[in-house]
Amino acid sequence: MTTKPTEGDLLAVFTRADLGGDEQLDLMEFTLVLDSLGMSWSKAEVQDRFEKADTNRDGLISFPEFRALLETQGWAEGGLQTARG
Ligand SMILES: [Ca+2]
Repeated sequence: MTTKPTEGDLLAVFTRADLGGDEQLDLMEFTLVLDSLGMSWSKAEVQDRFEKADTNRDGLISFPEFRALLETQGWAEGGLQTARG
């Protein structure tokens, strides 16, 4: 049985990764959040996803951008490891 993560789960992950507290993720924070989600992407892949996710091209990932990225990446497939850490 797979439990699909809720938006609240995603927001919790996003907020935890947002070390700067500015409600945006920079590339380093984005890398951390992917790690916490158990997504093992190479540095080049992360950079590529980051640039694609940053739809308004301000160099930061907002929560709507983050959520949209995960939706396009099939984020629910592997489950969300919210209990980790
Ligand atoms: Ca952005």
